[in-house]
Amino acid sequence: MVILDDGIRLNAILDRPENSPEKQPLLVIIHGFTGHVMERHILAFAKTANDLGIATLRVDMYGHGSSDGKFEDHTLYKWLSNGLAILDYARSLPFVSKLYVGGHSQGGLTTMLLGAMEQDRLDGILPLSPAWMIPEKAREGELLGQSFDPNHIPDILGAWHDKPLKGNYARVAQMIHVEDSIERFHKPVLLVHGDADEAVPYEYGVKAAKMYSDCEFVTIPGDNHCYDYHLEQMTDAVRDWFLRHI
Ligand code: FER
Repeated sequence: MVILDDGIRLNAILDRPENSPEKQPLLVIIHGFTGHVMERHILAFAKTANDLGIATLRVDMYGHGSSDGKFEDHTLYKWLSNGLAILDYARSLPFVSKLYVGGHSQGGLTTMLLGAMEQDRLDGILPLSPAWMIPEKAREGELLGQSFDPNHIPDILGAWHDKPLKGNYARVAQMIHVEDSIERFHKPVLLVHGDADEAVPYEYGVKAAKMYSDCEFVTIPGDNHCYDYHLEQMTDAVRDWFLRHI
């Protein structure tokens, strides 16, 4: 299925559990930086919701997976524009009752920002190991493990898995203040973070959880960024939270 964002085609996969009733909740799922809709932890996230009778909509974001756009051109503004289009589409589906957004890492950051933008339309958000330090790091001149002058951003930020990324990524990220989005969202939040995360420091998860007004925080002891060791603890946290919030 394709969702259009102003001419940009986004690859989306809608999963509705078998024998779904006429109305059911929908969870929109957003992958991380270099991620896509078929990643192991994204599939596990979706399956957990589907098993509870929640439909899911997994989407490849701009410059990722099978969607339009080049990786090097992607920015958080483009992902937020995608997110608004995806949520408009989600709300247009006649079966949708409650609406949730969840995402991993950069998709978790996108989830936190969309949560604020759509706080009146969403029923809850689920940022998983959200990379909400990206804007702060962009202002400090440190992304992808590389340093740059934050006041004179280079044209190319360097390569991640041999994929270059344009400096516009950092220019956009510098403009984003995630604290404002955290303060604006007062509905239920589930935040999950492995305390051995090598990509997004665990302390950021702890800090965001304290700042949200209605947040449940689940630590996965010893786990890394993509839950390589305890995937079932991530899905257990999602299941437990949904059982209390559907
Ligand atoms: C960074 C650290 C983590 C970064 C991006 C991430 C662009 C995102 C990781 C992910 O989404 O999995 O310095 O810079």
